[in-house]
Amino acid sequence: MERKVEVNAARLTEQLDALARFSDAPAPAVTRVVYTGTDLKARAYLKTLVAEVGLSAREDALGNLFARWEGTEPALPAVATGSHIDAIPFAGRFDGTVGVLGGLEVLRALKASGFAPKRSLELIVFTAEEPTRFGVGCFGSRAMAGVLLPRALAELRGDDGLSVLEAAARAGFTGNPSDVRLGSGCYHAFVELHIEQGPRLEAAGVPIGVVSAVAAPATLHVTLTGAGGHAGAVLMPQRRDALLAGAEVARAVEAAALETGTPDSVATVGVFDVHPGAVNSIPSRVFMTVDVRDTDLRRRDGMVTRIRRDTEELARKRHVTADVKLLNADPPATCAADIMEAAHAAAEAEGLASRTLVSRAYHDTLFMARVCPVGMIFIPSKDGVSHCPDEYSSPDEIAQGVRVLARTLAALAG
Ligand code: HGY
Ligand code: MN
Ligand code: MN
Repeated sequence: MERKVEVNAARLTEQLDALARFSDAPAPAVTRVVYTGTDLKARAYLKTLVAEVGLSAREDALGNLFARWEGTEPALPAVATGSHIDAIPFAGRFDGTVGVLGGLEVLRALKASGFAPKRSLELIVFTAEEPTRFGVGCFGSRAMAGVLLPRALAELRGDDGLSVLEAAARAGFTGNPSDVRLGSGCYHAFVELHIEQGPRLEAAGVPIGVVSAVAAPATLHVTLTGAGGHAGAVLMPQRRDALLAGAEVARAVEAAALETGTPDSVATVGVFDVHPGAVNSIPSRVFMTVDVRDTDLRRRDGMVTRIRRDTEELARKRHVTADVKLLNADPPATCAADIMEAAHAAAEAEGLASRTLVSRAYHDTLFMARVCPVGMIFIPSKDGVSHCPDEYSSPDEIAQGVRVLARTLAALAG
């Protein structure tokens, strides 16, 4: 593609700032949980931008949004790009949105350059990449990939008791859940632009990352139940303190990751709810979430097995009961070599250095990899920070990622 593709970095920054204002947390934090009023307003804003670019848009029963630019050979499987706009509580403004608004800017800029793609180009905005409301991340792309079937979507419930399907219907999405699953061969390729959410590109002074693999995530929910009681009246030997058992479980989670011998193993207790949570009452129950990841499936599964075993042992020792639920244990995804080559070549054509790296965060690409060849393009994250208000990538870094994505998609779409 030798046409000049003009990326409007200033407008893209304005759009990212406008999208960030749809938030249930005070700026600069962004909270935007799936199917909330804030999420729906953000989606409505996005759809006005999609219409301005002249794309045909459709939404499925879960709210996955597909915005399409018909190619000259529309019967061929399309080339897709995209990401998510939902945000965990008190997050930043770039996670996911760079891939959505950057992907839209690519389609706009390619159209304006006079480029006519052979394969249709499609922007996908995935519903709920974050696990916030239903405990499992990527339920939109999981359903598209057939990893979550309609029956499971009818059973997966949030804290308010609503299932995914009930919440989607209340949010106004009326399609048939059975139509969410994509047929094989549905796309020729899927390429996601995303912030790195880590320190490597910035530390290396390299503006473009080309992802080779997306780490394998697993999630456990652990509930420990002991005996409550009066903080003054129950003497220490008689206690069955659920919080202290939970504290030991949290240490065992950390040990499971530290002792695999590689930095690619990570494990996190992100939620630790204590009941009843009163200063003078012995905790009778704790609820914990455990997030376990590794780029190597065997090591990741080894950590999950060890954490389950240690939890049972610690519970027995402290005379509490343990309920351990495995919510998901997904395999890693490998990116397609030809898409990686196209991305590296695109960076070179833009005069930008690029480096290959694994993604330690998971993304919708992890599930799109079940239905088509995938790739990811990363841009640097300031201080490697993400999932908090300080998350930052500069307008130039974002524009560079968008130009590399444009060239990559143009090469793939012919
Ligand atoms: O947790 C993740 O890796 C992603 O940001 N949801
Ligand atoms: Mn995220
Ligand atoms: Mn993300």
